[in-house]
Amino acid sequence: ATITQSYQERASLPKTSPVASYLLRLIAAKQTNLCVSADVSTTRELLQLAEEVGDSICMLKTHADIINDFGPRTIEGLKEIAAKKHFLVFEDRKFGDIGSTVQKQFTAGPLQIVRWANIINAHIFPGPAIITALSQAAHDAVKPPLLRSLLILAEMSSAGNLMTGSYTEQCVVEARKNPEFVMGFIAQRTLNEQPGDNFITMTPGVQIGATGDGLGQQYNTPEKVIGEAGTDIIIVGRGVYGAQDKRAKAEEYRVRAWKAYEGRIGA
Ligand code: 5BU
Repeated sequence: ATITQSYQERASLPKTSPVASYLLRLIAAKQTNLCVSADVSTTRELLQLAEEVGDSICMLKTHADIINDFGPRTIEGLKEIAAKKHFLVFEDRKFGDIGSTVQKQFTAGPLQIVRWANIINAHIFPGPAIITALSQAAHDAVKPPLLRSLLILAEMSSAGNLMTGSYTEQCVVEARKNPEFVMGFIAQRTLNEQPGDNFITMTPGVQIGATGDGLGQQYNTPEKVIGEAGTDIIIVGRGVYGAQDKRAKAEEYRVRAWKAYEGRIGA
């Protein structure tokens, strides 16, 4: 059903997680369903990229553990630019351990992810306690607690990955049990199959003019994933930060993904 509904309409459907509602409104207001993956190696590059593409994105995705000099300066800088440019921050940490350990990985250590990432993701191969553990840690660490949300890794973009069939189905089952904390999925197609499902699907493995990277990554176009597969947000890394003019490239991806969305909902 969500395939023909607008982001704006979906923001106020029942059982939509608070972060999802906020994000859907932000997407509609800025007219962008683009998330840039900032896979750079220094704080300077990260903040510069955030400034450059900030107006064109709804979300910035990070891998904090690849930033050489990650620290308080990174966190403060990110928060400041995200507030100024109105985007959310998603740390692509891919938690995948027992509940007790992921709570520590989420809140402690040099990264203190819970302090600055609005959105995180997790595998459910350790079992569903990973969801409750992360939810509890967010609740205890952040006030108000509603500003943190989880994406379940239901499918991956890489060739030969094992996240298919009943594994993916089980991700949806677990998400439906936790609609307050689970905002949606990382997947290659929409997984909203039952009436009432309003999960947000974010899709990596998007690049215009490339089919792969020689290391297993597989690319689709914005039109394929948003228009045909019915997903909500494209995640683009090298396609944007690898360009000479990153601002212009982000705009190009934003326009293509937004048109694909408008075409799909019949706007
Ligand atoms: P790229 O440069 O657009 O290929 O980067 C894609 C990013 O998305 C990169 O940070 C990956 O770690 C991330 N990613 C992915 O490519 N595929 C997946 O299935 C998942 C994450 Br989950």
